[in-house]
Amino acid sequence: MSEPFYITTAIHYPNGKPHIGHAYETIAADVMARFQRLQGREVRFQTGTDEHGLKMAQKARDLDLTPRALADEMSSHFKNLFDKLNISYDRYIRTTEDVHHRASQAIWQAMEANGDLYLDRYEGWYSIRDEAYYDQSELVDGEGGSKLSPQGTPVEWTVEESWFFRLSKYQDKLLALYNDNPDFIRPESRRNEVMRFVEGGLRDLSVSRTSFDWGVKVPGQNDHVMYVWVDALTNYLTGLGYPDKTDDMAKFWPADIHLIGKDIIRFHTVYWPAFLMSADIPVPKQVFGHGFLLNRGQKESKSLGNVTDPHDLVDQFGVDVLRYFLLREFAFGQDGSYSAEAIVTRSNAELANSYGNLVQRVLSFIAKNCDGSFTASAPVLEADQLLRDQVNKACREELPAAFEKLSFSLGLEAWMQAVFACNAYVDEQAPWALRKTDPERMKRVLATLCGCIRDLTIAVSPVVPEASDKILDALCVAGDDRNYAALNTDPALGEIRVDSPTPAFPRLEMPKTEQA
Ligand code: ME8
Repeated sequence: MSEPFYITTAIHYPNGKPHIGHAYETIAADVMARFQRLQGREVRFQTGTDEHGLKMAQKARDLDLTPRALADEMSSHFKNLFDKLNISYDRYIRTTEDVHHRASQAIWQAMEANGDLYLDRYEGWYSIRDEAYYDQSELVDGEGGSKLSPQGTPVEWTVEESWFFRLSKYQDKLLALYNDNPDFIRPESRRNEVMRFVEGGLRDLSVSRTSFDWGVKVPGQNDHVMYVWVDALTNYLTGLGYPDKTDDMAKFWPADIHLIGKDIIRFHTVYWPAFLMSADIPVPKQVFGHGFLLNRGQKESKSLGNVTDPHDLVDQFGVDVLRYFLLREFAFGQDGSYSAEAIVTRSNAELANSYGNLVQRVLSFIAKNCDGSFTASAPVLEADQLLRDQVNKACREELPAAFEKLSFSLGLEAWMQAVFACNAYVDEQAPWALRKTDPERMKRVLATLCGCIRDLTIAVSPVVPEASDKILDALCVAGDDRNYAALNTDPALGEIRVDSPTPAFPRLEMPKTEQA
């Protein structure tokens, strides 16, 4: 029986158009979802938009729109981008959906029934940009004597009646959770950071607001809306039909991975498991806090004028190139920097000149010299077997073991070494010379290469789905065989048929403006 697998991204604030960081996270989650599907698992992959809160309300006011109109417009930009990026989500959630209000009210009532919510007065610092409360001791000095959050965002003094969640009660349970499940918070550096924070003591958390009304209403208290993070985190349950005892809840909860950025690790590894424990719902298996994407080493911001529209990157370089670059160039848990030159350099070296060139030279040779089909009957020699073994190891062991841990760049490195080995084998075996001297041996060499290309393509298909389909079409690989179970089957391959391929990865020109 296939094991279910549930992966989520953070839900994005649609207070503006999506940026490259949103694309990065969602591409990584998509690669993981596709990778698990190829292993035969039944996958649920959810992404979407986080539409409530003061940040949305204020932005809408600035633009003279209703928050709903702003959310409708911006959420569609996110969805369009994800469609363009080939994101294979199963559920695109919007927190303004009725079912989500119902789920959020249900978890609230479960926490209340457990005695974990009480009414009091909140007095303290709030950052609208982070939608987060901060303790005085966490603040840093800004310009002109102003106070800033540890993330460098403005904070304001807030006083209002508020419901509180008894977070302090969960300190020991949370520490036990982290100790008993070392993989609950990944990577390790984030785990240490969260453990230090929780060991320092937890204060009860303000979980409702009365100064605005753009949110989920607190049950029985129409003048309070829930703190946006309470409803936002609940999205992961809404998508499975909570509070109903649905088949999806039984199958997919607890989630296998919440994939999020490092800035929101505290919400996911402290508040969220505490809410769930309070509501008597199992906690997720893992929260992975990835690094931030920087533009030439700098955070993108309007004031620096370096904000890149992900649509432009796709138009300029292609979807597969962008997906490959983002996962290949740097370690997923750490910050990484991108530039047009780096994308072109990486893509040309690895996708165009190595992998694309391998596919093109082998397939077009077969199309030209074998009329597109042949059967190899000459014996398999040691060099053939060595190559098959290396490719097999990369595709069946190294890449999957690394991807399972979200170490995408390591997995792709092992894959690339196998591509290099194939190109070296083509040069050594020189099928163009064998065509005259030993045509039967030539067929064996070509069959070996076709098996290798098929396996390399299936293995990398979660990362470059469009190109992989094109290459597997050219290799006449049936749809049912495009999965990990088909890897390294039948090295002789029987009759091989090949359609004339079109290059999957054209060489990219260095953008002119970047050359100076
Ligand atoms: O935080 N590089 O939404 P958001 C990589 N609505 N990732 C980045 C990034 C960058 N430069 N900038 C942002 C929120 N991200 C909440 C989440 S979940 C219940 C609610 C990541 O639109 C960020 O870390 O500000 C987060 O995981 C995601 O993009 C959405 O950020």
